[in-house]
Amino acid sequence: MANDASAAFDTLSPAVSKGSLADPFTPPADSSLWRKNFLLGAATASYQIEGAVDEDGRLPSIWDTFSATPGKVLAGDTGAVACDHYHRWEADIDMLASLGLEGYRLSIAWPRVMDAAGRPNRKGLDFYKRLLNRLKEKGITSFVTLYHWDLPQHLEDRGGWLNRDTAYRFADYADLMSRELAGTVDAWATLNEPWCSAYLGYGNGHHAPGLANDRFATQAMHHLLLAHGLAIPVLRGNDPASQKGIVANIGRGTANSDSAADQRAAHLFEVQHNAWILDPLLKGEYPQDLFELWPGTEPLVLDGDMRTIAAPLDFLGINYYFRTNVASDGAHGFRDVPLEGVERTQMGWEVYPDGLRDLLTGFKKTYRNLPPIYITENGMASDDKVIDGHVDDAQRISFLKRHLAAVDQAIKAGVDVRGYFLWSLMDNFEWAFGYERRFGVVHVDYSTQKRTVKRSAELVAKFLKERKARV
Ligand code: IFM
Repeated sequence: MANDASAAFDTLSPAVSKGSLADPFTPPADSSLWRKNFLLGAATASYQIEGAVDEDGRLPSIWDTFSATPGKVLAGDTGAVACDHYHRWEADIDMLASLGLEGYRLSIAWPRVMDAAGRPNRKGLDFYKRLLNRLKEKGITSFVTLYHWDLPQHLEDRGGWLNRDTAYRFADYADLMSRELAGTVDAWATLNEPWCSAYLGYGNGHHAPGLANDRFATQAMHHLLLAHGLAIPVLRGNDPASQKGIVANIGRGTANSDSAADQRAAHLFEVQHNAWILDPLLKGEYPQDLFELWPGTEPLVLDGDMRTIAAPLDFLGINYYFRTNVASDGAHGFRDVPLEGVERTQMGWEVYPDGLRDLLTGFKKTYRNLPPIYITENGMASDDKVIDGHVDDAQRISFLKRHLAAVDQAIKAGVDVRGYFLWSLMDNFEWAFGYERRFGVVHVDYSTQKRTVKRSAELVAKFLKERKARV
């Protein structure tokens, strides 16, 4: 396979690589990012990159079903081939290492490693064992997410996350994975972005399995969080040396005016996006304001569930992308009021780095037991093109620089942020938007699978090289 990435350091423009040119990424000298123990890595997820959906005993997932349903994904794209990472993983890990990235956050495809009876699928497990061993050989810290949305379809056929039993099946899966992979994983995350699984999957139907009912969303969330809480002690028992946590996407909501109604709307936005997940995890209770927003949607909670969900965490993964400006909808909730004249990405999302700083410092005040934080995803999509063998993703470079500055500000304000993962290592299947939206710091040509390191990745590599060289 052609892979321009392994020569990443050599492809820097000569002036930049000699250090004779001030580059637009390198953080200022007083930035916490220069600390060598601040982990800088990149993230991916199984369904978005692996392909090989029916190879070596992998079973169908809800995303195979959903993406095969006409009208659900832009241009009818599916993850059937994606970045073909299942076959190209060695070159992809070489590329990651050549960029000097110190951490890699990946996810395991549940339907690849377990059959419908809960028995291990050796071929699928061996894939992850080889990959994790290679990361270890290369000295790359591994963050492994157990569930990044590819639920086995046979579990969805029995109700998916609306069925409490799925939480227990998840604990069995966590048990198998942590017995098989103990010693090769530095940090386990149970779930990626339960908000998306519950709300986009069961509340508005934009994601698999495509159901749309607020009551379903709150019940699915409860079972997802229960699954997380059941898995944490299992992971601790089987793999005591690793860190255990969960990854939440968080949203900044700002009020369109000073009116009490709009201020309340912004508060409710953040309850719906943040407190819905963080309160149960860190306070052991659901925020009651959520049920003001969605009256009558209280989930069925059994005795002991909230204690299970609030199991102590070693870290909290935070994914941040944008802010939403909102006003009161005149009833119980909020409505989006998009701001004009602001910078946006290919997704239409506003670029708003202050939101990351403000949320992190706000969480520190709200949650007395806030665990150490890793920014497990941050990045942006742009319509990147390869021109003369290069991709000049200037907006992404500026985006990353500004968001890393926001992280530095949060650290200086006392928030314990220990690392940052770029989303994403490479362009990939962006869910309902298919392959059109490019989030990678490495470009993927889907017709040839050729990888081309974008300028953003070159500059991150340059910074990491300089940081490493410091005494
Ligand atoms: O691509 C996704 C990822 O899978 C989860 N977090 C947000 C990213 C960008 O939408």
